[in-house]
Amino acid sequence: MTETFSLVAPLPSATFGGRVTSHGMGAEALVRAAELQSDRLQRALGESHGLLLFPGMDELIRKPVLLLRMSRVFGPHVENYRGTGMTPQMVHAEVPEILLVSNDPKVSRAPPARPEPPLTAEGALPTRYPHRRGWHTDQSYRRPPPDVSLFLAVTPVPQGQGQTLFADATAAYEALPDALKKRIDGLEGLHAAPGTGRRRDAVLAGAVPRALAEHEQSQRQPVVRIHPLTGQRSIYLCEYGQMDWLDGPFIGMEKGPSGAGAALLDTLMTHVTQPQFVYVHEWTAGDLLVWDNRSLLHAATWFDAGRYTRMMWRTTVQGNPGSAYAADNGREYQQPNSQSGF
Ligand SMILES: O=C(O)CCC(=O)C(=O)O
Ligand SMILES: [Fe+2]
Repeated sequence: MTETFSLVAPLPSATFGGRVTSHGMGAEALVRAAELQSDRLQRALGESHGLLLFPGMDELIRKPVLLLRMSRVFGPHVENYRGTGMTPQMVHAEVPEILLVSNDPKVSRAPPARPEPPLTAEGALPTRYPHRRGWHTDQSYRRPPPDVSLFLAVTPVPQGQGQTLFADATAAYEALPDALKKRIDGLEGLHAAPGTGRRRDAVLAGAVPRALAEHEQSQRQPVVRIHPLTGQRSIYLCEYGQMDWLDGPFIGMEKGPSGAGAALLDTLMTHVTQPQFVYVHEWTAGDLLVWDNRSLLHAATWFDAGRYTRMMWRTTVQGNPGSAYAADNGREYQQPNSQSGF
């Protein structure tokens, strides 16, 4: 990439992503170099289809402000979670741009449910929808949604659980049959915030919908997103917990969890999460992953919260959502409910 950084791409056993190392430079020096070469790193992120791993960033755990500085490399605005109504115990005490993603009792975010059955027929970790649920792109229930997330492993759980899965929604879009590309061109998905009672299972169970306040309303998003830096198209969607299954999942299609919209969403999610588009990240303490929410979907996996306490730090970077959001830029934002964050 430059003399300062080396990029090894793709990530092991994947067709996308890249690993950035810095020739023995300490993490603080790496952050300084990254600040001077933010264009190059943003380009590397695009060329890697939206996923960069910086291993060995343990120093950021001791100096959390470095994570904030590193976040600014990837966009103009880093969300301050104290300003948007996030539950206080989920926000880092010194650097309020850091969201704590943890099952620690002080934070108390439970891991995702274990898939049923826990393994595939071949004995592997299930990654494909619908066996694996929870695929999403961060905060797609807001307009504009954030561009990039940074995720630092402070205390990961032992490998084999607590992974993060990524699906390359650009390659998945390119691989769609032309007829399906045509069908989704111009279509909008309706994305719902967690806690608003519009999950697929809640609607299937006949839950009575509650009225939503202005800041909780589900938001329309283009299904085919055009990346503002690379110009590439990708599939921008979530599934069970982050689409509106009452008034959506798509605008202008048959609504509800069993309608034509649901069938299309199932087809698309099953397509995007095929193994050839998916990378499984096993975490090591000090790993910093940077992912582009404009072109990747991701999902967390189960871990044994009775045995392990997992602590991860996340920041979200905003400010370049693309021309589809021109009318939304500069909008004030408030978290729709206290447990949001995905
Ligand atoms: O816990 C994880 O591995 C991922 C969590 C996640 O999706 C997020 O914080 O955006
Ligand atoms: Fe997420």
